[in-house]
Parts: sequence; structure tokens; C-alpha cells
Amino acid sequence: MNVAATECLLQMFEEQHSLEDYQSGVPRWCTGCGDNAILTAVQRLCRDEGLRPEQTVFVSGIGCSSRFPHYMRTYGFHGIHGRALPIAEGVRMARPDLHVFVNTGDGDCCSIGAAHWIHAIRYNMNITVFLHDNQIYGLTKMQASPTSPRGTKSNTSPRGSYLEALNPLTVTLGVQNVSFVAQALDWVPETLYDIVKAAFHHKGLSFVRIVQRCPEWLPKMMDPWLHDPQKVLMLHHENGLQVSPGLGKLYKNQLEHDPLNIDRAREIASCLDPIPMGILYRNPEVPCYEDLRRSDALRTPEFLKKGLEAEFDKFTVWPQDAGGQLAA
Ligand SMILES: Cc1ncc(C[n+]2csc(CCOP(=O)(O)OP(=O)(O)O)c2C)c(N)n1
Ligand code: SF4
Ligand SMILES: [Mg+2]
Repeated sequence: MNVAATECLLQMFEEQHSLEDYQSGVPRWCTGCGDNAILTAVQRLCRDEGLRPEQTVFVSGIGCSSRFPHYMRTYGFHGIHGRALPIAEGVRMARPDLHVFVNTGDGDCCSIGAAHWIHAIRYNMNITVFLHDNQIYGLTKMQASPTSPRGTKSNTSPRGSYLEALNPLTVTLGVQNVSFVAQALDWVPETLYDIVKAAFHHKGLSFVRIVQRCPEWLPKMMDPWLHDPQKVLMLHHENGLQVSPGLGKLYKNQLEHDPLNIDRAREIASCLDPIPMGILYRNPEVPCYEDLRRSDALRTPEFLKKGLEAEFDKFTVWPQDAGGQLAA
């Protein structure tokens, strides 16, 4: 075997990763927590796409779901409550060569981080966002969140919450420059994986709301959808996801929906019973902020050298500026 072929084989070997290469530590989530299923789907994606751990970063805020980066053997940033998105945007701007993911909870994204959420959609940077929506504040032990359905009993709403829940899908679809919106259910691993994969391949901000079970605080909340597949509306299209024969037998309530049709996507997103599962909207033509700003051009050695020299020049004492003092 010649040297080039050996090097090629060695490189292939180095770039092939196993699932274990992306696993780190033992997740501390409760047994049956939907976060476990999300972690598995994302680790599978990293392995199947051959993502280099040193080229991949997971950013989170604060919450049970935000422990996600600890369980990935990649770069990670366990951030500040509600601030996962601006941190990820900073990473993306400074390092356009990295794969940037965000894991955020319904409290993290839709409550304290809501302003950042809206603007992140508008900036449309190339980031894959997973909203772990368990409809409750899990980590702080059961306070109502903006996505808790009306009537949810919690420590902050002992007689049941008073307001209708905020719908993360319709909110996201209402923001200028939205480019990818999908909904997955943590207990349907096949579609969860397909959606995670489609989101990763989308260029722009892909927003995936994952309906996530929290057996600790809301043990029966998802039961109606879990036990009755008719209450799930499976979206499919040649430009979206295909339904496998096995899944099609279980989820018979199906709708052909072209993800380019935003008006129809908004109608489908408003539907709470049955709940949609699949890609609601995908438009690869929306420009990414980092491309408009050409962040790669700002990182050339020449540009950085010029900027550094300009900074140093501010503190340089030139003989002509010192007047006669130096000569004296
Ligand atoms: C500025 C700030 N305010 C409040 C908190 C307390 N806090 C930590 S996590 C959390 C809510 C977490 O809920 P969610 O984002 O839905 O994540 P989950 O635990 O459900 O995955 C709150 C209020 C905090 N850490 N920082
Ligand atoms: S409290 Fe709920 S969200 Fe948090 S780890 Fe347990 S099941 Fe998961
Ligand atoms: Mg939550």
C-alpha cells in the first residue's frame, strides 16, 4: 500500500467516531425524563454526521435541560439563565467554523430569555436550537412556566394557572426572518432523530420545540398524547419528512404539508389537538446575519494585525507628540 493510501485510511479511521466518543458522565436527570431521549438523539446525530468534538459546541442557560453540555464530550458553555442564545450568537460570530447548538428550557427561553429568543430568530444565525419544553420549571421544583397549560397546578399557581399557555411555535413563526420551525415529541425517537438531523442541516437558525416529559412534577401531563396516536398530526412532504411504514401504521393521522408555506405553517402551529409533529416551516433562502456581516472576513490575519496595531498606536508616545520635553 502506498503512503497516500495509508494516510487516507488513517484519516478515515480518525474521523470515524462512536457514540461513546460523544458521551460524558452519567446524566443526573430523573428516570423517564424526556431529556434523556433528546440527549440520545443528539449524540446519534453527532456520530452519524461525524462531527469533530473539537469543532462542536453546546450552549445552554440554566435548568434541568441546560445541564445538557455536561453530558456531551464536545465543547460546552453552561451559561446564565435566559442567556443561552446571545452567548451562542457570540460564539457563532467569533468562530463561524464551529457547529453551534443551543439547549434551552421553556422557562429559560420563553420566560426570562424571551427577548433574546425573538431577536435570535430575526438575526437567523446558523445555530441549531432545541427547546426542551416540559411546560414547567423543573430545576427549581415546579413553578408554572409561560408554556404551562391553563389550570396547571404548581407551587406558584396552587389553584391552577390562570392564563392560556404561550405557543412557542406560533410565536417563532410570527418573527421576521424565521427560517426553520419544527416540533418533535420525546417519546417518538424516530421522528425526533429525523427532525434533529433536518435542523442540523438547515443553514440559519433552526428552532425545534421538543415536547418533553417531566415525570417528576407533571407525571400525567403528556398522557393523552402518549397513549392516543390519533392526537398527533404527523406532517410529511417530499420537501419535509417522510413517514416510515412502521411509524405510519401507528400514526395514521397524517397531513401532507409543504414546509415552504408559511401561512399554512402558522395555521398548523395553532392547532393544539391534535398536536403537529414534523417540520412546519423551512426556508433556506433567508440570509444569516453572520454572512451579512461577513464575520470570516473580520478574522483574516491581515485584518486582525491591522486592528491590533491600531490599538497599540493609541498608546504609543511619538517624539513629535512629546514636543520639546523629550529633547530636554
Ligand atoms: C436570573 C435567574 N433567575 C432565576 C433563576 C432560578 N432558576 C433556575 S432554573 C429556573 C427555571 C428552569 O426552568 P426551565 O427553563 O423550564 O428548565 P427545566 O428545569 O424545566 O429544564 C429558574 C427560575 C436563576 N438561576 N437565575
Ligand atoms: S425534574 Fe423533570 S425536567 Fe428535571 S430532571 Fe426530573 S423529570 Fe427531568
Ligand atoms: Mg421547563
